[in-house]
Amino acid sequence: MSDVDTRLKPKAKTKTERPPLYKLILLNDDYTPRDFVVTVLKSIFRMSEGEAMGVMLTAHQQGACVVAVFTKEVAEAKAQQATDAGQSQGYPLAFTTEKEG
Ligand code: NFA
Repeated sequence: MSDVDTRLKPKAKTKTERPPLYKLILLNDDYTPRDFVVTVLKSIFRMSEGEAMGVMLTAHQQGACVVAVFTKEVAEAKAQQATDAGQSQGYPLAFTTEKEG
């Protein structure tokens, strides 16, 4: 009878590569009302009033502000959804995405 091999097997390396992340960025403009920007941030990005106000003000003062970080597909879909929300009300509100790192 052959012996059972009791040696420890070298653990197979499970390669769980993380997907590249994309920043979703709010761009300032001169026309979209502040309240509307806050409403969009709250509804689409589930931000609190305070978080949304902070992001809106940073974009207003600095020209742009990172809203959140997602995988490419999610970032692009959410940027489009948020941009569409502005367009539907006649505002030039714009969100873009940018690869991180
Ligand atoms: N700058 C806009 C205003 O003064 C507000 C705004 C902030 C628009 C952030 C877009 C992004 N009404």
